[in-house]
Amino acid sequence: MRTAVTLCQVPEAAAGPFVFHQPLAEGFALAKQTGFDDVELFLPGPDAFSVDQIKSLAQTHGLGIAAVGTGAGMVKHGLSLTDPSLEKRVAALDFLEQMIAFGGQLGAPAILGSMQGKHGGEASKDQALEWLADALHIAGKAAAKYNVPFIYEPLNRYETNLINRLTDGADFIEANSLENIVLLADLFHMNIEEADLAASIRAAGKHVGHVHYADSNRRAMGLGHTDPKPIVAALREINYTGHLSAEILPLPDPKSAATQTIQSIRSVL
Ligand code: LER
Ligand code: MN
Repeated sequence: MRTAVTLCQVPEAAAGPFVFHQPLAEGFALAKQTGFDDVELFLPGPDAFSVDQIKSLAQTHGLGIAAVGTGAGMVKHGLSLTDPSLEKRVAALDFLEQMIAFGGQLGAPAILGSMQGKHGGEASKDQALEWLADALHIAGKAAAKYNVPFIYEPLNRYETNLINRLTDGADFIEANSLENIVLLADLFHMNIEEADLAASIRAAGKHVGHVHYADSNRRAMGLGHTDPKPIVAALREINYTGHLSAEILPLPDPKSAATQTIQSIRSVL
């Protein structure tokens, strides 16, 4: 397993669960200093930085790109793949495909989290799930062109009413014959929704493709009440070789949160 830490460049997400919000060059340097292998990027969109800029920063600091988030599509542009408006859904998918291409050129998968949206109003749950499956078919194919998977993230009930649990995500992938889609096990969301985090990871098995390594209160692991040992044991059992990525609140301060994450990972790996 590899370690990663989140770098955020989206002002609208300044209060979000991201560790380093400094200018990107500084963020890369801090990630390296605190001992991470790779970084996960949360950027305003596909044009905020060039692929070459990111490649050069990654090379300078000896870090890889673990994944790219797409949440700015929602927090900055209000786009959702399950919006009742066709125009909005088309714009959302366009944004997603551009982020897949951006990440793909860096060898990094894109993540669908908040842009999955919610059902309600003019869109029934069945309808919204159909739109979601259609979008994931397209996203999986688009990502395959770059030899990377596309990452779908079940979120807790306060953030989506579509899919909240890992095993429901796995069932959704299988029921819709989705290809090249993997699941993101965000331990914060799972702490709210799952009866047993390790058991859910074992049940989702081969579908797990990325992990947001967060404690129960979304602080660095060790600062809440989640026990990471059985979770990491379950990840080992399913032969997970992806990232443990710190998508966490930068508390008590970004450097301490990053260092605490590395210490926790070293204690369980
Ligand atoms: C994104 O990875 C995520 O976990 C969401 O909760 C962000 O709001
Ligand atoms: Mn997450």
